[in-house]
Amino acid sequence: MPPTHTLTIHYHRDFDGMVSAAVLACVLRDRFDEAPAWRSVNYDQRKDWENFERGRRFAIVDFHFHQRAEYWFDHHPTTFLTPELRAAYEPSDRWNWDETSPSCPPIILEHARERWGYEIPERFRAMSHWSDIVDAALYKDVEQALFDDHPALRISRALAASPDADWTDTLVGAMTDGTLESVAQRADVERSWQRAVRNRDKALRQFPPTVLSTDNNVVLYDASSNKIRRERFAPFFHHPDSRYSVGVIPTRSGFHVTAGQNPWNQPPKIVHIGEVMAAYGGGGHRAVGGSNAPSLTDARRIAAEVAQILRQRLAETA
Ligand SMILES: [Mn+2]
Repeated sequence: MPPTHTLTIHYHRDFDGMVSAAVLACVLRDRFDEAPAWRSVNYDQRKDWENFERGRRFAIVDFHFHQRAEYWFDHHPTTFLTPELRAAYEPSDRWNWDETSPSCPPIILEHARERWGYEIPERFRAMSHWSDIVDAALYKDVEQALFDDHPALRISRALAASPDADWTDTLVGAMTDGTLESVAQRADVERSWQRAVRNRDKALRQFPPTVLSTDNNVVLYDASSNKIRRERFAPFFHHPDSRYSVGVIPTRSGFHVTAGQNPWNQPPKIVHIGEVMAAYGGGGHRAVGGSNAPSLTDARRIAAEVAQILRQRLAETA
């Protein structure tokens, strides 16, 4: 029986989220005769999560679990917004969660192959492979992370200079019937990528003067001015010997303290950064975390304290 109304795939607006949406759209067309639409979700929509898309058919990929999702796939450890939602989840024919997966697309592809007999096309294997690299920052070195111009990395970087919020929906469409190469060759991707590259280069130039100290291989910086462009890996590009970076950056409504482990220079003994940040009202994963601060003074104090904690831990294990 054909579906009575359209199912919409809601996806996390980043590279692996977009690939996830494109993959699920193709799988649902191929195996279930669906003609799905797709639209990105943003964090604001969590506020009234219970009523999300009420009365409509939907799927969610690479984003929070929802009980009414007909299809749901995710890899985020923080996917369940409440203990009730955690209790409502059980792996099923239409839901799958694997927090050990570096990104979301491999979960969907394997699920579709095993449960629904989907034949995985080569172009989706490639997109899935690069999703793992981009989402888990599995780049072989900082140079690849910053300068490699593989089609997947051009698309991923282009997202940082997106012309508008709906643009990712267009690119998901392009991914449903193209390859990484064909998507990267689009004129709009090329334009955004060029802009993002200029921003990257500016960010790399602007970083050194923001550094406050580098003691004990922890880079502490203050990039709170909104004139400073941000490039996630700038601290490790300029300080390859560093183990961690801790910095203050602006947000729309205040300031954020961000801390991260150098992916290319692992500390001898791992400190769980998410747990360190949790003591400051924040959170995160093992290798990266953050905390919002009400004022710039607070943000600077928290950043200095977190840097001090990490320096102490490094000194203890040296
Ligand atoms: Mn994602």
